[in-house]
Amino acid sequence: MTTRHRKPTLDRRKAAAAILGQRGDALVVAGLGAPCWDTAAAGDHPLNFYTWGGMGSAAMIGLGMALAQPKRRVLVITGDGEMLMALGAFATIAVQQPRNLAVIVIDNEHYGETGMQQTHTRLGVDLAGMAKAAGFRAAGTIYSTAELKAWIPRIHREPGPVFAAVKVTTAKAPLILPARDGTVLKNRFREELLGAKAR
Ligand SMILES: Cc1ncc(C[n+]2csc(CCOP(=O)(O)OP(=O)(O)O)c2C)c(N)n1
Ligand SMILES: [Mg+2]
Repeated sequence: MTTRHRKPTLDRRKAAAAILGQRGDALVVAGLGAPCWDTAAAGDHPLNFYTWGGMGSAAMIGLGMALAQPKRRVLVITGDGEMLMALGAFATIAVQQPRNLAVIVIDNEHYGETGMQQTHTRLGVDLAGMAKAAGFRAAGTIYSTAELKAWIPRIHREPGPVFAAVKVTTAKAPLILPARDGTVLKNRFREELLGAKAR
C-alpha cells in the first residue's frame, strides 16, 4: 500500500477520450459498466470489445487478444473494482510478457455503477505497484493532465506489458451505451479485424 494518497481530480470522460483519441489501429477491450460507456463516448468503433456486465474478465480478454494478434496494440480500459476482482491477471500477464498490451484502469476509487461504494484503492491499495511487482515492464499512477499527457505515448507505444491507473473523480457522466448484443459485437469485431477469414 502507498502511504501517500492524492485526491483524484481528472475527469474520466476527458481522460478516456484523450487516450482513445490516439488509438490508431489498436484493439480495445472495455471493462464492464462505466468504462464501456467511457469508451463508447469517445467514439464507437468496430474494434471496441465491450464486456458490458462481465466483471473480472477484461485484462484476460486483452491478454488473449494480444497473444493472438502480436502485431496489433491491445488496450484494456477498465475500472478499479473490476481490476481488483482480477488481480491474478497481473501475474498471468507478467508471465506472458505481451509487448503489445497496455492495461489502463479508470480509477475513481469506487464501485461507481453499483452505488459508489469505496474500493480498496480509496484506502491506499496501489494497483500500479502491484502490476510492477508482478512483472509489468512499466506501471504508473496518473493524477494530473500533465502526467496523462506524458503517459499517453507510453500507453500506445512503449513495449508492454504497460499498466496505468488514471485517478479520476466520482462525477457522474452521461450514459452513452453501445450496442448490447454480444454476438453482434463479437462478429463486428472479428470482421473488422480478420475480414473474410472471420466468416
Ligand atoms: C461478478 C459480478 N459481480 C458484481 C457485478 C455488479 N457490478 C457491476 S459494475 C460494478 C462496479 C464496477 O466498479 P469499477 O470497476 O470500479 O467501475 P466504475 O463503475 O467505478 O467505473 C459491479 C460491482 C457484476 N456485474 N458482476
Ligand atoms: Mg471504479
